[in-house]
Order: sequence, then C-alpha cells, then structure tokens
Amino acid sequence: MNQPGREIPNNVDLADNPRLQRALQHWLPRYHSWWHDMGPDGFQDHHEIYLRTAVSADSKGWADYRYVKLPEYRWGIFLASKDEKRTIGFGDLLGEPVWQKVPGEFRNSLRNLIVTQGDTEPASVEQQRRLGKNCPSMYDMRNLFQVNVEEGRHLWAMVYLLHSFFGSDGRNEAEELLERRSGDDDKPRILETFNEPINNWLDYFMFTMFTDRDGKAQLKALSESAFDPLARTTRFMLTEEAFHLSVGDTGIQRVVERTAELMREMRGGSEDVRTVGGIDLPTIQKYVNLWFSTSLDLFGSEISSNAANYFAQGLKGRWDEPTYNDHMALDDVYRMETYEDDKPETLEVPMRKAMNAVLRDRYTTDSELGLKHWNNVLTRYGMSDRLRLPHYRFNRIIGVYSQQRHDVDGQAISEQQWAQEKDTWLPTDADRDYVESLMSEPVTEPGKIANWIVPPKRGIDGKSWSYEYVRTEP
Ligand code: BYC
Ligand code: FE
Ligand code: FE
Repeated sequence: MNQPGREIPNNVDLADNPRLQRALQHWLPRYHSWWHDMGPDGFQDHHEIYLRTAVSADSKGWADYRYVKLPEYRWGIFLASKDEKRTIGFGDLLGEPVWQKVPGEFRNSLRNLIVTQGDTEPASVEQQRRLGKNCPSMYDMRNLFQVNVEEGRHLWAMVYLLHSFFGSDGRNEAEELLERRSGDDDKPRILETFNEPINNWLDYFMFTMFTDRDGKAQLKALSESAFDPLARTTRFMLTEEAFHLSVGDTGIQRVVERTAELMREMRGGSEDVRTVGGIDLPTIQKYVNLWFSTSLDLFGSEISSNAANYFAQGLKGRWDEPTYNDHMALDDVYRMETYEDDKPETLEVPMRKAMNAVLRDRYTTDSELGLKHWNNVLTRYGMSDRLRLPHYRFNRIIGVYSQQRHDVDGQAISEQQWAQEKDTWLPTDADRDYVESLMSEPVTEPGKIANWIVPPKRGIDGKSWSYEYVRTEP
C-alpha cells in the first residue's frame, strides 16, 4: 500500500500524482476493511472467482478475465478519453469550453451530485451481500460478484473525483461514503431504495433490471456534464453498467421462460405453477410493479428547481443531450398530468423544472425493451399472458404523485381502495415467503440450476454456462 500509483490500474497518471496518492493512501485501507465487512458474506477468503477487471479505457480491449479472490480484486481508476475541443452542450453556458476544474460557484452542487451518485454504489453491495448463499447456479453467483466488484469500482470512480477536485471537503465525503450503511438507523444511505436489504434472487434480478437502470439514466445525464472529469468518469462507468442491466433483463427472462416451460408441462391446465415449484406470472408482475415504482422515486420530484439549476448551470444534462434540438430548454413546457382535488389536471411545467420527469420518461422507454424480451418468451410458448410496466403514478413516495394513491393504471383511488387492493399489485409477505422458500439452498455445482429458472443461453467470456466460474480452495 506504499505506492498506490503502481498497484492500481489507472489511466490518470496516478504514479505521477503524489497528492492523489497521499489521499488514497489514507482511504484505501478503509475501503478494504469496508469491503471485508460489507462485501459478499462468506466468499472473501477461500473462493476464487472468474472475474472481469477493467485494465484500460480502450474500447476494444478494456477488460481482462481471470480468477481472483474478492479482496484481491484490482479496483482501478479509469476515465473515458479526453476530447480537447469539447464544449458545454446545454444550459446557460452552452458552447463555452468545458471545465477541467470545479468552478467555485458550483462546488456544492457538484459535490452533492457526486456524493449522491457515489453513495448508491457501496449501498448496493451492502444490500446484496447475502445473495451468494442462495444463488440458483454457479454462473449466477459469479455474475453477482462481478456486479459487486464493479459497484465497488464505481465508488472508487466518485472518490477519485472527490479526492482530486474537492480538497478537504472531498476527503471527508470520501470517508463518509464508507461510514454510512444500507438500512442503518443512524447513518443510512442517502436515497430511500438503497436502504432495503435484497435477500432473494427475484428481487435481485428486478433490482439490476430497474434500479441499475436508474444508475444508467443518471450516468447518461452526468456524462453530459460541463465538469469534464465527471463526464469522462461516468462515461467509462457506463461500459460496465451494460452488464449489470443484462443480468437483470436476462435473469427475469430466464425466470419467465421456466414458468412458461412448467406451465406447458402441466399442459396449460388450470393448476397453479407453484405446485411444481415455478414462480407464477402474477407474482412476477407484482415484483415488476414494486421495483419499477420504487426506481422511479430515484429520479427525484417531477417538478424540481434543483434539476432546473443543474441544467441551467451545465452540471447535469439529458440522456443523449446531442440528440435534442433545443439545448437551452427555456421556451418549452412539459405537460404533466396530475390531480387537483381528485380532478385530473394538466400542469404546464417549464421544461427545465421538469428535467427529472424528462429523464424518467427516457428511462421508461429503455425499461420497455426488457418487458418486450420477456413477453417474447410468452409469445414463443403460445401464451396470451403479458407482463407490463405499471403507470408512473402508481406507488410513489417521492414527487408530485406521492400525495395521492393511484392504481396500476394511474387512476387516483381512495386510501380505502388502496388498502383493499394493494395485495393484488405488490408482493405480500406470503409471496415473499414462497419465493424465498424456492431459494433456501444454494445451487453451486457447475452445470446444475435451480428449478425456478432456466440456464442462460451462453456463459461468460466465450465459456459455457456450466464452466467452473467459482473455485473453492481445498
Ligand atoms: N430518496 O428536487 P428533488 C445507481 C431529495 S442509481 C431520498 O426532487 P433532485 C446505482 C433530494 O436529494 C443512480 N431523498 O430532487 C443503481 C433533495 O434533497 P436536498 C444514483 C431524495 O435533487 C444500482 C430533495 O429530496 N445517482 O447509480 O432534482 C446499483 C428534493 O429533491 C430522493 C444519482 O442519483 C429519494 N429517492 O433529484 C448501484 C445521481 N429523491 O438536495 C448504483 C445524482 C430526492 O434538497 N443525484 N431526494 O437536500 C441526483 O441527480 C439527484 O440528487 C436526484 C434527486 C436525481 C437523486
Ligand atoms: Fe454503479
Ligand atoms: Fe450497476
């Protein structure tokens, strides 16, 4: 740990940056002890995992694969390559050169954005730390750990920015990122959804499908930032994020396929697929309803002056900002359907104030793609059932729809109707108990798979899915 510059894979000239090295020297041992305490439970010392490690920012060969013990994973610091001519792409400073340092007047806002982003990364590792113990296959276990180490690296990415550009405040924030704990009463993680433990694999696949996808959306928005080091850091994070999303998307697809298979074996009879150990479609739909709605809360309020300021100041843009025509967004309005005293009402919100809703809509389109994959499976099995996203007004805790109950179609309903029907829309304790009863034992033999899911189409790094991705020391 004497010269982190030499040991840490990076493309930020760490070896020639004594100031950053000194800051990291203090933080790294704390990171390692956090990982040891809060990383995957029971897989720290005696298991070697076949993992991908980022080793450069070259789009062709940015990662390599090898067996590593989790604590020995080589977390690194990578930024996408620099474009010397890059200018600010939106907001009041449109067309000016991007910043290589943090302008004093935006320091607090930028720090808060980076801290909020950074906080979710270790939070997700903490939430998922027990899932190795009830995995459906060795392949899935390996993917879980892959996601976990990369979320650890995403924390490093944000800590790199805090240490490099935010002085002693930044160093303090970097410490606190290791002190908050998911679900802790005194020092919880910042955003709501990241304080719930994830104990079963249906929740896990939904989380990587819907909550990691909020990560993708936020990173897309931050990768447009006028603060160039943030833009370049988040751009590289997105290359890793794609795999996290595929874990969720294909994970649910495999669950749906197993359900369809079991139903076909029962010859479409009226029998409950639970009697043969499958996860019934109504239960899957409830989990979709839950995870889509709680992930929408992560976008913040649909009407937000924070969001307007971030956009005006060039700190946070839109998903693929260059594809928009008007980068000022001063004249447009966003038509928002709300309720005033139970009557539908359309608010005309100035576009900049509606940027959280704009990002949420883009996220929704992206989520629909996953739903299409799952429904294609049902079509292939000749089934007429379909899974769908609930309306964005359903089950909201944050934002303009949180004041009123809504059903899955977005209709306003009374508290009493909600109480009567919510168990048909959201997983009940009994649903959870059932799902978890399927996962009481891990399946860890190569080539074996739990009964409630089908194997993936292919494995990792050109290997078969039944490859020995996790080796145990004798
Ligand atoms: N829970 O104007 P408003 C990921 C706060 S996931 C608790 O509505 P704003 C990942 C808000 O902070 C992506 N508090 O919201 C996924 C504000 O407080 P202050 C993470 C909340 O600021 C899986 C106040 O309410 N990245 O990477 O426009 C695995 C009023 O806020 C919540 C980011 O989030 C909530 N849900 O937007 C691993 C990007 N929502 O400032 C990783 C950075 C709002 O008044 N963060 N509040 O004290 C942001 O861009 C914004 O902070 C938010 C909120 C979009 C989160
Ligand atoms: Fe991440
Ligand atoms: Fe992720």
